[in-house]
Order: sequence, then C-alpha cells, then structure tokens
Amino acid sequence: MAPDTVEKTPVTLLGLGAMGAALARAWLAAGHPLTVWNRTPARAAAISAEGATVANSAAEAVAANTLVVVCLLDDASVEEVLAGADLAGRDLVNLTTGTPAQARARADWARERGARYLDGGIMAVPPMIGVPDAGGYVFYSGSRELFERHRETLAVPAGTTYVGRDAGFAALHDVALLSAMYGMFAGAAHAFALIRREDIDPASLAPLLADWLVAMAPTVHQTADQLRSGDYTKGVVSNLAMQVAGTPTFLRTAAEQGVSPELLSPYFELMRRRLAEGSGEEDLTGVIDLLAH
Ligand code: FVH
Repeated sequence: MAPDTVEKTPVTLLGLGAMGAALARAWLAAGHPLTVWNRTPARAAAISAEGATVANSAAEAVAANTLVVVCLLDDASVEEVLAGADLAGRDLVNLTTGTPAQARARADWARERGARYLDGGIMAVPPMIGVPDAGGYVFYSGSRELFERHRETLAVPAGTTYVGRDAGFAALHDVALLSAMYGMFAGAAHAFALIRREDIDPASLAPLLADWLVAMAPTVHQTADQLRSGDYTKGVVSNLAMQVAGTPTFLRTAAEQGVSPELLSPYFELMRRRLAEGSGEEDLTGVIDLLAH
C-alpha cells in the first residue's frame, strides 16, 4: 500500500486551548480523522473549518474513537470533562500538566472505568508542535502497550520519549526539567539585575550569558555520575570549600550593585550547610542530599 493511502488512526481530542489547537492542527495536517470538543464552542468551530468533526459533548467525542487525547488546563478540568463519558475500551492519553501523584491517581481512575492510560508531559510550546525540527517532544509514561500501539500517531505533533510504566514518571520528568529551567531563569535574572544600572547593554550580556550556560550545562552528567557512584569527590574540578569561600564576593557584588541576593542566597546557604558537614572536597552534588532528605 502506498504511504499516502495508509489509513491514519482516528483521534478524539478534548481541549482546544493554545496547546490543544496546535495538536489538532498537527493531526489534521498529517491526515488523521479528528473529532474534537471544547468547553467554549467557538474554539472548536475554528478547528472544524480546518477539517475536524465537532462533537456536541465530551461524552460524544469520547464515544467517537478509541484513541482519546485530553489536553486541558489542569487535573480538575480533566475530572470535570470526563465525568459523564463512558471510558470503557478507550485508550486515554492525558497531556494535561499535573503532578506525578495526580497522574498515578488518574491512571487508577481510568483503569477502574475500563480504559487503558498513558500520561504525557509536553516539553514544547505551541509553535513547536507539528514542526519536527523545533526539538519539541512529549514524555510518556504508563501502559507500554498503549504507547507502542499509538507511537506513530503520538509522534505526529512532537517527538516521543517513553519514561516508564509508572504513570507518574512523565509528569515527574516534565516538572524536573521545568524546575531546572526556572533555576536557570533565576540565575539569568540575577545576572541582568547586576548590570541593570550600569552602562552595559543587556543585549551585549545576553550572548555571553547564553554561551556560558551552554558551556556549564554538561556538568549535569558528572552530577549524575557522582549520584550513581555515591562518590561526590569523583572528577571534582572546583571543590565545595573553594566555592563557598567565593560566595561572599557574589553577595558583596550584589550589595554594591543594589541587587537583592534573594535568588542566590538559598543556594549558597545549602552549600555552606554541606561544607559544615565536612564535605569540602566534594562537588556541589551533596546539596541534592540536603534537599532530598
Ligand atoms: N501553552 C504552553 O505553552 C504549555 C506548554 C507545555 C504544556 N502546557 C500544558 O498543556 C495544557 C493545555 O495548555 P493550553 O496552552 O492549551 O492552555 P489554555 O490555552 O489555557 O487552554 C486550556 C484548555 O482547558 C479548557 N478548560 C479549562 N478549564 C476547563 C473546565 N473546567 N472544563 C472544561 N474545559 C476546561 C479550556 O477550555 P475553554 O476555556 O476554551 O472553554 C481550554 O480548552 C495545560 O495543562 C498546560 O499546563 C501548555
């Protein structure tokens, strides 16, 4: 059979917000029959004009196809939207952002209703959806069989990364990566604040900052290696004692520049606590144990 005549898996999609609409357009563009429902009908009407079938209710949309994808605001809206739907025999893929515990509870909830369940954490913003080179992907966890069955269809909007049978793992990976991102944003905010009142163009700092962050990013591999071995002195380049000794310079510079240290101080405090435990020869990895006590 020629590739363009292969029947594409029909998809039901609940939720047509910014992300849902992007997902819908990607599946339509790839030739998947699509049934949609959205609480605010005007959003569904726009997607209907592009080829989707609009259901009159979430229950009707769920009844239309085996593969049901939900991309709603939060876990509470998933509960509300699916409350009246018959999920028996459905393959439920939940791309709504939530916590690991919510994902695990939702997987149990789906199983009790006769559905197979896969949870997803989207590592992309809407403009990256349906653009293969944009680098966006989705973490999936839960039923491996379900993931394999729909792998091709799920790969249409963005790349797929399956992270385990534990339904909570997609959310956990999602939140872990986004948490690291916020740490990076916090560091960048402090850096820009330091130069804010000087005759330095932020646009000249930006490329230096970006290159430095990229250069430092691979240190996470050494951190992982140390965590696995339990030896936090392995491969140390700049030990904790030296780094703690340098922290007053950062705090004094912040004070000189009239910048609040509130983003940096909590991390420095953890470094000092770890040093006080006699870990001066270690890397910064010991901070992780103080957090995950
Ligand atoms: N947009 C982004 O950049 C991020 C990227 C990473 C993943 N997130 C998560 O994706 C989920 C959906 O996000 P979204 O961008 O589509 O969000 P909104 O544009 O705000 O649309 C929300 C949709 O949820 C519907 N909705 C909300 N509450 C209810 C409810 N109680 N009952 C029924 N539907 C509800 C809303 O419907 P309406 O307002 O149009 O009627 C939208 O369809 C989300 O988990 C992100 O964290 C996006």
